[in-house]
Amino acid sequence: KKPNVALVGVTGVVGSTFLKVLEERDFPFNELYMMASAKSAGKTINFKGRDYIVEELNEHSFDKDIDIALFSAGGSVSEKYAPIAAAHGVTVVDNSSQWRMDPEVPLVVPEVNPEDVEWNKGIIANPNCSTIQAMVVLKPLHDKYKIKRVVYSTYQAVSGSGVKGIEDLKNGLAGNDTTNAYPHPIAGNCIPQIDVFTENGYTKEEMKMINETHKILGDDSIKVTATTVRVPVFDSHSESINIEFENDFDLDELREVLAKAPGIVVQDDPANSIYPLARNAAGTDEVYVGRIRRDFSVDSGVNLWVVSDNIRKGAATNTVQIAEVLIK
Ligand code: 2RA
Repeated sequence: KKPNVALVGVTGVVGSTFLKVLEERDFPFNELYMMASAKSAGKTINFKGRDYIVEELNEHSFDKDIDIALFSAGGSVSEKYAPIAAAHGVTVVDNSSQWRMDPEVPLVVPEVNPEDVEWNKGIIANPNCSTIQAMVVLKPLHDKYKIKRVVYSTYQAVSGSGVKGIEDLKNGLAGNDTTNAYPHPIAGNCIPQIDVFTENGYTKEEMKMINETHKILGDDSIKVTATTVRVPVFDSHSESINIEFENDFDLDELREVLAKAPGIVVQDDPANSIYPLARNAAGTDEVYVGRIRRDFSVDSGVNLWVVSDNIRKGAATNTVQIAEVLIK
């Protein structure tokens, strides 16, 4: 039986991309319900040739027969409504960070740990965008060479901050700096602060990458550190990832392991300036890897450059892929 699906937060940057991805992947559904806050309720959305009226999310929204709900409406909405949906037998796939570290909630990247979907208790969490693209790359390498330590340095697009971030960059590039999404103007800048600072000097974004890496790879012994930076790029997060392995590796073999791994495209021909680029990754669902080179400063280490569309693979597509695992 085709599932009845609800989309919660359907008018946001990620929510509207749910629609694009569901259509592209021809995700099978029987009934489709679109829900959002009072602000967006009443809007008409045309999807696959049919008009849908966005309904206001409330505690009775899941009284009707819904099988799967894809949430991208912020942490407070998920905190309140994901349990209500789950109590009605709905399986929620939530994009917010609200439930990611809950031991009762699987945190899933379908290319990495699809089996974790099985023990869900009604809520499945979509990892942070900057974590997802890294996991797709780290998993095959961890399986083959056992990762000892990871250093993340990220260069994150403004679309990660939704409409406000995009507007700040557009305004800044037009010479009219605004700071609706960031503490400083983003045009011509790199801001080493994504989300707020925690008591240890790391931002929440950096702690997400550290904590989510441990949970998804299921190995708290991996040493992880991160510096996450907002850069004046509209779409796609770029990441420099330095990895130290327990075991040695052959560089050509490592390149082959990546090339064969699900969801990865290797773009690595430095002599011809071929390497992943944010503008090329935008609008696609792959994770691109290049600048693959040994880290000569340790016994067994490698440096990688990893780029992916943070709204697609980083959020909407990963969420739909989790739903595809659910209906298998
Ligand atoms: C960001 N990863 O890039 C965070 C949330 N999408 O802003």
